[in-house]
Amino acid sequence: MKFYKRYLMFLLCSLFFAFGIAENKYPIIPYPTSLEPAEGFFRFDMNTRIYFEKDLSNDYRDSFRLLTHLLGQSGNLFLTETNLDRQQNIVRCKRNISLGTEEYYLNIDRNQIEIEFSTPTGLFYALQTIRQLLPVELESAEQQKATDWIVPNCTIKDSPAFTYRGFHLDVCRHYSSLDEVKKHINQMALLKLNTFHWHLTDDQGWRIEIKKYPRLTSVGSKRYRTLIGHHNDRPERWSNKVESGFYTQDEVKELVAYAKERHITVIPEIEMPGHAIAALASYPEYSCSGGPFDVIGKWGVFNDVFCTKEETFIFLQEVLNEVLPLFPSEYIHIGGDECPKVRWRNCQACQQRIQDENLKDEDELQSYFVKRMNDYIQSKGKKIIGWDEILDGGLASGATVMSWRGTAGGVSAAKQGSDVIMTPAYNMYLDFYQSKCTNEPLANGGYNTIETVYYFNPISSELTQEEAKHIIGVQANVWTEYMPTEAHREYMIYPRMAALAEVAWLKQEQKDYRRFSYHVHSLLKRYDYMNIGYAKSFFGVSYVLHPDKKNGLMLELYANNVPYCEIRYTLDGTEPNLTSPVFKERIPVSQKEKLVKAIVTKDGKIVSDTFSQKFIVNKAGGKMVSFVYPDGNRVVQNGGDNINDCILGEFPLGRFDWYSYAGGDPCLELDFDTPTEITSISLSAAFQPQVHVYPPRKIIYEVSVNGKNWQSIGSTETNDELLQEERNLSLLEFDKIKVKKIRLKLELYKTVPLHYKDAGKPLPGLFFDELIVK
Ligand code: TNX
Repeated sequence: MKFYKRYLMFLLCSLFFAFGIAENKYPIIPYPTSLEPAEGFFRFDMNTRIYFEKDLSNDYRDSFRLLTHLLGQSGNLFLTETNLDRQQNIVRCKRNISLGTEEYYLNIDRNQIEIEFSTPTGLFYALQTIRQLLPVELESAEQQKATDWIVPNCTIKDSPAFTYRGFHLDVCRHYSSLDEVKKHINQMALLKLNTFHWHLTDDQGWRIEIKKYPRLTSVGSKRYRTLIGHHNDRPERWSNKVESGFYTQDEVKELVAYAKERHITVIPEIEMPGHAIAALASYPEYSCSGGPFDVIGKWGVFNDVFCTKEETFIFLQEVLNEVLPLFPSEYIHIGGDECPKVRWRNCQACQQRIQDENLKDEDELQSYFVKRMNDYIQSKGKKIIGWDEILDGGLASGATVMSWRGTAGGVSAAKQGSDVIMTPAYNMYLDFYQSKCTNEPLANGGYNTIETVYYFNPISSELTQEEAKHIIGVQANVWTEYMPTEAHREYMIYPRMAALAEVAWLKQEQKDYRRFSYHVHSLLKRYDYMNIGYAKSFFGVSYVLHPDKKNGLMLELYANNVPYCEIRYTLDGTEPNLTSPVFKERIPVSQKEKLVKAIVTKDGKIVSDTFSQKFIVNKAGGKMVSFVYPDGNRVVQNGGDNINDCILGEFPLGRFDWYSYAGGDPCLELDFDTPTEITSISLSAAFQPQVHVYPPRKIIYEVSVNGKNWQSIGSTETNDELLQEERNLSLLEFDKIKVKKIRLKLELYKTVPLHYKDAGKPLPGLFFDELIVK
């Protein structure tokens, strides 16, 4: 018996070993488009030489510097060049002009490594691949005497799916030092990301030196108060720590050059016409009201924006005259997002402009603004990128759209023949939560797990093949409102940046999350050597809900990222530990209220933080809810693709599981598939007057027995004077009925109700999270 057990252990271990090795032999991220494994390996040693085919310029030698530096530092190996095209122990570099600009071919065998490329970038990428095939100790700052510097034999042909592979960093809400920015650039290079979008100006800080307008940095780069906690928290708490920082033009040049050495283009963003308060605090004369303004220390969208008077355009052009020469990039980003129109509505100069230019309204004025700047920038030989709001009121010709409010803007722009970069918030925003572990640091809201990022497909199915060519790439965005420290930023960025890299490099059908997640393990070891912090929730529990005809909604827990682990859980609110039951079967969650807590354990140790999720009783759990809208607005969802997941949204608002909507009165419809007995319906919606969020004013409830004919069964009205709870449940109870479908016609407040701050202000938003049926 004993022997049998031991034998079993041996068998399991060797399987694990074999499997582990197989999975990890080529831990390349992004994974190459084609890789043929082979037995054996090439070894780098003291005698390894580099051979450049003759006539290759020094740019090609530059591509090598990063790898030779690392091999020198950790391996004490100094690869020098040879001009003898010998057959042994050599890395042979050869130009092949039939390859694309970022494409490379790599053949590793025991005698030599052969690389083909048509540009220095192709060579650089081949070398990043070799870097990832070398032992992780390569990244160590100290010499690693015990490491054998081998790379496994293989043949690789590799080229990216998208030409624009972007990473965005907001340095306005919280400043990053130049060294911190360089660190991210380094990480981008390792993952073959090629565009760094540097968000340099916003309401909370102006971060680039402009010599003609020194106050932009002497005033605009400093703020004296900053919000603590989430911007929906009440009462507001403030810190009086001065937050400041900017980059001199010399530093900008230094960063651009640093990025260039890593084959990364830097695109600056100078925000206009909105997100401009730091500029207006410095030069209030370019606002509509004349100010004064303070650089603002809280987050959101603010009414004071650039005025459309002539002087503003001259100012912005002069700013751009200094910015453009610093950035060799073909593009410059001019923002264009979230520009409220109230100041323009009440400004004589702006109204005059609307008249003079024959514009319909303020939306067209925004479009005029963008088009004018577009013309100016084009006259300087550059192209603009703007957030998808630049579509409103008519797109400027030649402008590239960054689609962030979902993918619809991008799809529409591509259909109009404009280039698009996909950066939809619910996939690509790294300021969103990445797990449901209880100790995730404060985030903006949302829920983008590394898997959510990974599976994003930039090519929407709504596009034809021709239209899809306009999707030039993707980008992940790091907005730093809730990331005051570099450690916090690293936690949010890594390892999700790796998922971005595969989204950008691979075609959808080439992606494989399982393979990727194995490779992240070796990437994390590299991060340890490079002193890069990362989210430990990578090792935690994820979940998926399965609708089940008999049992309602069934919960499946999984830990895709930890091979050979167990998940242990509790349902009574206690902390799970090593003796808690192991998750084996899906747990029914819709029939009885449950608080599920879970941990990941491996080899008798807890390896994760605690996952925690509450589920409410709900006969509609797992049923699809469809929406009918009177206008173009859509519900913005936040986690999951179904509002009926038995999970209530969490406060502060914007944390998990809320669905938001602003627009004309919508209608919600739910189909039970089979006739179901019900006795009550309620809609859970948020009441957050401080951010203008109100539950529906009235709801009319209808049911259908046969799925075709409808009958009304009553209505509920909100007494806005009595609103108190932050969660409002508009409950309708009735005698038991058996129905196939239910429908809720919502009547929303058209303006903020009388008893609240800003009463009469138009269009408060709706946040709801569940249609609860019992
Ligand atoms: C929206 S994305 C913004 C940013 C915020 C971000 C927070 C975009 C174009 N505008 O100003 O920082 O949401 O997620």
